[in-house]
Amino acid sequence: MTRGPIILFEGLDRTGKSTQTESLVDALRRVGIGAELFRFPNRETGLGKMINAYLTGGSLNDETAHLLFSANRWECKDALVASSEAGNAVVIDRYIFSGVAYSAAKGLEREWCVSPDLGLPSPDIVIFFKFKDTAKATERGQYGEERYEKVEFQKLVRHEFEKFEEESSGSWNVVYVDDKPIAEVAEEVWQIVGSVCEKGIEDEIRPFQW
Ligand code: Z5A
Ligand code: MG
Repeated sequence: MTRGPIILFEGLDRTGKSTQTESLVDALRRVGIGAELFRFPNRETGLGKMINAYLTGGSLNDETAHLLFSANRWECKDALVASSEAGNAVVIDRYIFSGVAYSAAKGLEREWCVSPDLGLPSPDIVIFFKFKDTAKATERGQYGEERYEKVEFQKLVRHEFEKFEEESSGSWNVVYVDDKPIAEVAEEVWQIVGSVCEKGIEDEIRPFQW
């Protein structure tokens, strides 16, 4: 059975993940390829509403927040698998690696952070958006409104993401986005994913392992 690829966009704050995931789904549909966007946190569910309250100033201890973000992925798992198996390109805006990176940057143990996400559907392709200069994020829209949007904290998050990038042994696709127009980033993304989306994936969905 051929299924649709699971394409994950990860990256630092304000690097353009939401802009590019939305634009990729539109571009795929325009050329007749089924595509569905999954965004995490998914703020529409009951758990997602709790996460939204937390991100906009509410109080939870770090462990509880971490497990809520993970549970928010698990509650979307069946829909995500069904969408890929129905032949859609599944485009994900943040996922497991964001979950671990933000919590580990707060000081939680990395191994503990990964464990609740083990077994989730693994992405087939990871695109990692970065600024060469982490402080670039502050120049972009609405920066600083949510709890993690501070440059010093972003540097810690970046370090945590980069551990996963290293562990991927070159399989992550790194895209530097500093001073690149939206259309240029979209073209780079298309070069990475276009042909895989046309062909589909023969292998079954792998459970996430670490
Ligand atoms: N979090 C967590 O702790 N644990 C978890 O498990 C998960 C998440 C999944 C909210 O996530 C927070 O939750 C986040 C991580 C944490 N921490 N923070 N802060 P979110 O995904 O909902 O966050 P967001 O509000 O979507 O922001 P973002 O993801 O950081 O932004 P983005 O999606 O990368 O960027 P964007 O919204 O597409 O673009 C930002 C602005 O830049 C906007 O005005 C665009 O028009 C502009 N833009 C985009 N591309 C360009 C280019 N190329 N040039 C110039 N301007 C551009
Ligand atoms: Mg976003």
